[in-house]
Order: sequence, then C-alpha cells, then structure tokens
Amino acid sequence: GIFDRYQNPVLTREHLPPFWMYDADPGTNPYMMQRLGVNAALNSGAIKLNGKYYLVVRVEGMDRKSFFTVTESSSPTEGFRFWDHPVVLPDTQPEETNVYDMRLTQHEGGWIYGVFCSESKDKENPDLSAATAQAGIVRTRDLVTWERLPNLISKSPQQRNVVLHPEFVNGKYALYTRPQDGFIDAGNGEGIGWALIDDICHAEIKEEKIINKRFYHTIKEVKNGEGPHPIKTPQGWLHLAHGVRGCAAGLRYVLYLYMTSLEDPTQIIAEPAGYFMAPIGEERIGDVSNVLFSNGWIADEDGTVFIYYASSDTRMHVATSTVSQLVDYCLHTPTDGFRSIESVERIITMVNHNKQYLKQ
Ligand code: M1P
Repeated sequence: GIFDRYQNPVLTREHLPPFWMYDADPGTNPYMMQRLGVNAALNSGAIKLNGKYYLVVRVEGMDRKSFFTVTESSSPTEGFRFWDHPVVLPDTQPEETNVYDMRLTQHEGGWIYGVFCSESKDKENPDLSAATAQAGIVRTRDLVTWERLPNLISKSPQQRNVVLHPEFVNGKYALYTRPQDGFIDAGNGEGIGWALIDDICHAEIKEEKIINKRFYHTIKEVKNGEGPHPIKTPQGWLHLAHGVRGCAAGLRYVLYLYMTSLEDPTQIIAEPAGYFMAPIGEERIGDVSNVLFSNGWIADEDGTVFIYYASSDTRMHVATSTVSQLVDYCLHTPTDGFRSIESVERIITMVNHNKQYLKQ
C-alpha cells in the first residue's frame, strides 16, 4: 500500500528511434541492416516543465559508452518519446570517457542543473579497468542548450551520486555527495555526505559532513547513494536513496527513504528500517542483475509522486505514490534495531497492538 508499481517498463532500448540505428540510404545500406546499437536505457533524471514530463535518460550504446538523451511525454507514466538528437555536452574534459546518471535540479537560483558522473581512466593505476568517478555539472533553462561548468573539486579520491539540493542554504549551494575510495568500493567513504559550495561555477567541497551513514548488516552495508534531489514537505525533506549489500550473487541494490529537517537539512528526522523497493520479477534480471536504481522522481501539484527507477541497469520503470503516504511511511515505520532480537520485538509490539482491532 505504500506505492503502486506499473506492470510494464516506461522506457526500454526498444523505444529508441530507428533513425538512430539504421542508415536509411539503400545505396550505403543495401541489406538495410542495423549500423548503430543501444544496449540499455536506464538511470534517468526527471523533471516537469511547462506541464510536460521529461526523463533525461542514460542511454548506453553497444560500445559501452553512455550518454544523455531527453525524452518527453504529456503523461507521467507512458508515451515518452526520444528527442531527435542525443544531448551534446560541451566537450571540456578531454580525459572524460563516459558520462551517466544525471540528477536534475530546478534550483531556486533559476537554472536547471544536471549533476552526473564523469568517468575517466585512472592514469595512476596500470590496471586497464581502473577508473575514476568525478561529478560533472551542467546547467540549462530548456534542456536544449547546456552550459558545462567545471567538474566538482573534492578531497575524496572519487565522487559519484552527487546531487544538488534545490534551495540555497545559508546563501550557498548545497550538494549531497558520496565520497568513495575506489571506483566500485566505497572504502572509507562512510555514506551520503553534505557540502556547502560557495561558487557553483567553480564548485569545490571544502567541508563535507556525512549525513546518512552505512551500517553493518543493513541494506546499505556496502554502499549507499542519494537518488534524485529530496522533495520538500511540511514535515521535512523527503529523500530517496539506494543501498547496496553484498551476497553470494554479487551486489544487491535496493531503494530506501529517509527524511531530514527543514531547519537543518543535515539532521535525519526519520529513517524506516530496510528497503522501500527491491527488485522483483523481471526487474531482477538484466545487464547488472539484482539492481534497482533511481535518480529521478517528480512530485506533481496534486501530491502524486512519480518514482522513475531502473531495474538491473537495463530498463526504466515507474511507480506512483503520494507525498503524504511517503511521509507517513517514513514517520511511522519502525527504524532499524540492528539485531534480530529487535526485529522480533517490533513484530510482537505490532501483534499486541493489533489485538484490540482484530475480531475473532
Ligand atoms: O550497477 C549498479 C549501479 O552502480 C553504480 O552505482 P554506485 O555508485 O552507487 O555503486 C553506478 O554505476 C550506477 O550507474 C549503476 O546503476
């Protein structure tokens, strides 16, 4: 009862326009074969502008390079169409190999910002797979023209899942961060961080405070990361994040919610135990199986929340809920007790409480 999942994905690679993939000239493509290909349509930023719904999709080509493309619909749950051309980011980072997972923020300063992962080969490490993740920053007013700002400067060796808070805090821009030691491993990165930025055009983290920590034997033991920017509610900032744990099958990514204070967004005021959404059915299978990941949601004027999430790094889905239900879930779901005995205690409390309501 917390959310409704739509049965079918909202976007897949099958939605890509054929004219992106086929050379329509019979002279140069006599067999009318596919020339370019797309592997997946996944982790999408989301925004509502002038009454229309937009997903800025991470499209991953068959060549493993990801890029961004805008899709548009007048409905939040179906009919998303790809714009004719992918987004062309200003090529200001010669070392950058790959870009992905854009979070869109309509900031109170006026611009729409996109913060994304900018990935490069780790030149210090001879291992051919060694990479570094940094936060790239762009801004736009219309999703058509994008201005690239310098990448975020951070003391942490790597940063991914960086998200811009929608409001100024103490007159400064505020970022959710995810410091990490390695490209995959969080290492000593303790969780989701928070940093105030003096100048978004030369963004630099001078001080970083961890606001949502990882804990042993929880759904976020190995890693966590902020999803889209939080939604402002009368009771506090409502956050969607992903948590990662290890198991024999590899890493398992699930989605969870938490809330922070309006007065001090670094203070957690609610965090239900466990996951909010986990992969089920076909969501569990894909390029990187057992993964749910979200970097886009839209809170509509009537309080409906559209949660856009990717499954197994392969396709996009949508689920719906309402701001009031999600806040109620956060404020009234028991927190993690960190031990089995505490979980049992929570069930017994529920059973005893319910006795008065259950008819024999
Ligand atoms: O493969 C699952 C996800 O892995 C990374 O997320 P994180 O940095 O939290 O581990 C990202 O590469 C993300 O794109 C991907 O979906």
